[in-house]
Amino acid sequence: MKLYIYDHCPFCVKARMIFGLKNIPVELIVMMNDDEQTPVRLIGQKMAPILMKADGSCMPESLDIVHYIDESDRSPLLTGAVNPAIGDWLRRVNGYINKLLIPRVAEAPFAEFATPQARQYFINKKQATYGDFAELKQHAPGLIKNISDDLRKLDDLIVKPNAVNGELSLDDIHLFPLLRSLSLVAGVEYPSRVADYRDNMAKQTQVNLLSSVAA
Ligand SMILES: N[C@@H](CCC(=O)N[C@@H](CS)C(=O)NCC(=O)O)C(=O)O
Repeated sequence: MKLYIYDHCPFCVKARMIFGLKNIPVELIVMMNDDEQTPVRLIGQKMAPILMKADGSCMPESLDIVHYIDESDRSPLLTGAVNPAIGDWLRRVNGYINKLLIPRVAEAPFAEFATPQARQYFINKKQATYGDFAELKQHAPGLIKNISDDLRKLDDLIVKPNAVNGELSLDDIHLFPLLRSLSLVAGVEYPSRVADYRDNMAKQTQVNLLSSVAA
C-alpha cells in the first residue's frame, strides 16, 4: 500500500499513526505542495492523505483510512472509550493554534516544500486564510503562553504515556498529531506527563517528532 502525504499535515499523521501502531508496512509518498495533478488524478480533489490500496484503488479522508486499516486484520487496536474532556481541549486549542503553527510550517524544511514554487504555493494559500505571516508572528509570544497554559490542563487528563485514556482510542489519533506539530515550535513548556505521552506516542506510531527543526 502507498500513503500520499504532506509531512507537515496533521491529518496525514493520523493516517500514518495506524500503520505504525499496527506495524503494517506502507510506502510514504510525499507530494509536492503545489502538485495539484497527482491528488486530483487519484481522488478528484487536491487533498492529503490518500491511501492507495494494493489493488490500485484510492481512499481519501484520514479517519476512513484509520478505520479501514485498524479493522483490516479483524483485530482493532483503537478500542478504548473517548473522553469528552479531550475533545473539548482539542476544540479550544484548535481554535487558535494554527496562527502559531502555520508561519513556522511555511519556513520548515519539509519535503513537500523542496522547490521554491511549492513553498510559495503553501504561503499564498495559508496567508489568504490566516493573514499575513509577519503579523501573525507578532502574536507568537502570547500564543506560546496560551498553549503552555493549556498543556498544563492537558497534563491532568493524561492517564498513561501509551494511551491518553489508558487504552488506545480515537482520542490518541486526534491528540498526537497536534503535539507532533507543536514540536516544531521552540519555547513551549511541556509538563512531564504531556512530554512522556508525546515521546511515547512518537515511538509507538513510528511518526517522527519535529523538535530537531524547531524554530
Ligand atoms: N477531512 C480531511 C482533511 C484533510 C486536509 O485538510 N488536508 C490538507 C492538508 S493538512 C490538504 O490536503 N489541503 C489542501 C492543500 O494543502 O492544498 C481528512 O481528514 O483527511
